Amino acid sequence: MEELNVPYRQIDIGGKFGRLNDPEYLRMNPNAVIPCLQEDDFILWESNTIIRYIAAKFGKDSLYPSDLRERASIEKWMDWVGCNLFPPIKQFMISFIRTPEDQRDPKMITQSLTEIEKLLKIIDDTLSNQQYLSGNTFGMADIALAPLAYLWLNVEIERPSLPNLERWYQLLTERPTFKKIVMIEIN
Ligand SMILES: N[C@@H](CCC(=O)N[C@@H](CS)C(=O)NCC(=O)O)C(=O)O
Repeated sequence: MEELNVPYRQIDIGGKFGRLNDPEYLRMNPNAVIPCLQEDDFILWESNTIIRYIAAKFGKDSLYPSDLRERASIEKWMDWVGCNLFPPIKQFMISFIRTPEDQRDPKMITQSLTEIEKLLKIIDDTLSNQQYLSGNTFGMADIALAPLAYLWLNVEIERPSLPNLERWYQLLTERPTFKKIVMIEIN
């Protein structure tokens, strides 16, 4: 919405804000997770479905290609991010960021980091041939990857060098929307 200048009101919940299990929120999203979009009486959850909906509704000439192959090539990465990359990132988030140091399970942390590195190498190879994950221009797949890459690149861990991913990340940090929406406190 920020990328497309669509007016919206953001309500922070989850993490330190809590309230995910409030009956009022569970009625909107029974999964007790964020994000969740409300537009009039229409409720939508699943982050990448929300991205697709907003892009299709407001970004037809920019974020939502009408060419089916072009769009599918972007959606492939959105699904890949959600199905493959998100689970080990979430495991890492819970076992490292949200667990006090003296209670951390090193095996679990190593397991998730190994999987994340394997997957990000695939992204790094892809970005050696194209400017953005969505292709030659910024798009929906970059929006899907952005918060996960931000997290991995900004926690205190040892990381292998992934130069193409880092180049892509630098490009994103030049976007005011990325600064405002993604570069926030990790908790
Ligand atoms: N597949 C869901 C996953 C949603 C999800 O797991 N969200 C996390 C944050 S990324 C959450 O709400 N965690 C609870 C919390 O942060 O307190 C989506 O993409 O929307």
